[in-house]
Amino acid sequence: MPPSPSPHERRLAAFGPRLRRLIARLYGEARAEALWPRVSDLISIQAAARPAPLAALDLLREADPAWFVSPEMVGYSGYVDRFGGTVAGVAAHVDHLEALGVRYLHLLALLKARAGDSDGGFAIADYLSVEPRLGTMADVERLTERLRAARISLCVDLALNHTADDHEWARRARSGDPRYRDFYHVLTGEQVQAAETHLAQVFPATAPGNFTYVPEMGGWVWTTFYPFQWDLNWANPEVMLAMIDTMLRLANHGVEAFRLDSIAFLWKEVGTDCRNRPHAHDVVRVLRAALDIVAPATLLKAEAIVPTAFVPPYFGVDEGEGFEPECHLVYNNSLMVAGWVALAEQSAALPDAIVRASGGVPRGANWLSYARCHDDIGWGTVLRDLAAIDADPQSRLRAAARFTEGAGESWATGEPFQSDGSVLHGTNGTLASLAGLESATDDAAREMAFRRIALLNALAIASGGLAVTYMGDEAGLLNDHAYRADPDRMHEGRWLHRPAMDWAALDTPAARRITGDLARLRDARIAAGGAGAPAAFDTGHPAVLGLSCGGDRVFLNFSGEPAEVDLPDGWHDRLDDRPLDARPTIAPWRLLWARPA
Ligand code: OTU
Repeated sequence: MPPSPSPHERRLAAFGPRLRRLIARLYGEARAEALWPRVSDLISIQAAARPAPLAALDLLREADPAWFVSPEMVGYSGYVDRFGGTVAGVAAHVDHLEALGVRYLHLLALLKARAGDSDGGFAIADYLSVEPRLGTMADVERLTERLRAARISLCVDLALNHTADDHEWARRARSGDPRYRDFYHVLTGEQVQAAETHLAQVFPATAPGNFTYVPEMGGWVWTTFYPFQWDLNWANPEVMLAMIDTMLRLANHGVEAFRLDSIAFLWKEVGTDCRNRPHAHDVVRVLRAALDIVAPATLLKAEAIVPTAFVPPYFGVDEGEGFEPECHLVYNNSLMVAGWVALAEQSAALPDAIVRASGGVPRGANWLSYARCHDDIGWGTVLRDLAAIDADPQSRLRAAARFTEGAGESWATGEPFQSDGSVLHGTNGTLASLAGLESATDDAAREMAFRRIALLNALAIASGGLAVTYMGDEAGLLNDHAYRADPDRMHEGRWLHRPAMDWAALDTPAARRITGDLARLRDARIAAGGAGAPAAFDTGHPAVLGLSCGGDRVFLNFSGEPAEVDLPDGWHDRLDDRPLDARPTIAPWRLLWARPA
């Protein structure tokens, strides 16, 4: 009898042909022929180096590929330094995560970043080193052991679109090494002009334009984000090889999920908007195939902050050659934005539309849902969804943005991002501040703020996604203005909602209320057995969003008025465990979580 194949041989036979085909699609058959032995070598090396506990996890998760599509899956996201001081400090706070029921931890700014301003850690100087002031890779391995014991998966950012300008590759490119110059895009002034006419801007106020003149490079380097973030040239297969290797090595250090930062921007084609290009998807498929072969316990998560219609393809699509899987998880940014629009205009119309556009998630995949994250609320991504509802979506969104920035009678204390407020872009502020906790001066106003916080947390949880809490939001932390005094951060308004974790605040009534509400929502979802693509039902009330969660019906009242809704006879309130009328009233900004008897 022939010996049975090793897991690596089995996976290589199963997924190798897909990987080989994708490389040919990206770089042509002739180059794929030459590249394939190098790709399969680096894959075999990392497969052989896979530590035993992770190899065991691979087998478990292969047998249960939808392991993370579960009502129990809630997550947490935060900065290593601001949460725990150091990597070891994060490990010391795992008990807090366990108390929240967290199963997934996204740590920001873990890897070695550029000196000075690093865009909050998104200008990476070395993907395989930990930021020195935070610890070492050995500390990360110890942290992942602690996390695995608590069934928490560590997620780390893989910033694939750009490196820092002081990354080894950039330094070599600047010193004239042609191999590394080709890792980046260098254009002439004329080419830049032609390209710019088709490109939008991510940071129009603090980093206008998409290119930076670098004298040592004798031209303009493509820099979509800050001038110190040099966009990688993925048309060069050496970049792909280096990144596959990087990703697999990090997976072998115990990283269980990769957040593919700015993934929509990856592939450049002058003359297009350089977002969501077909080859950007092919690159994601390459990474997925490599993980399927070497580290199938590992998840890929797409961070594609783009108009709603462009987002679902990051789960994968079938373009006629069978389903081509991409990410296990995809941020439902549009649903997050829609929650804030709904609060501002006291209407459920937009979240209802986004939920209806969020179905069709493939098996073994799920949305990542959230109320707030470390970035601004970028309004433009839902413009086209609003256009289906309103003849003037631009004005409507601007009104929502202005409201969230405190205009008129607003309870919110947000600030415009990359705009003086006159043009639509983004809004900053913590969950609590934007929900009105900062402006509240009495108990009644505070109560309304707590309700709005719970409402947005309920949107993330009852809609079935892997629901992630941003650090400090469980404690109701308010806007932090201290960044204005720090020369490396003063230009960056997003620091407004990145306060350091206030451990003492966890003991306050506000934190107990918010954390308690979060726990009740999570428990309700587990009891309802709801997870996976969201489903909306019609509530008959314009301000009330209806979400089906398992067999339950969850009503979110986005208005400041009581709302009456209909229920079949004999239903119960799952949160308060009491029978419900056939026509219950939902108090202002309250939610009703109803279960069949
Ligand atoms: C991502 O963000 C990160 O989340 C940001 O923190 C980084 O600044 C950025 O990439 C560069 O690495 O374009 O599609 O606030 O939503 O920059 C992803 C704007 C992105 C962010 C946007 C975003």
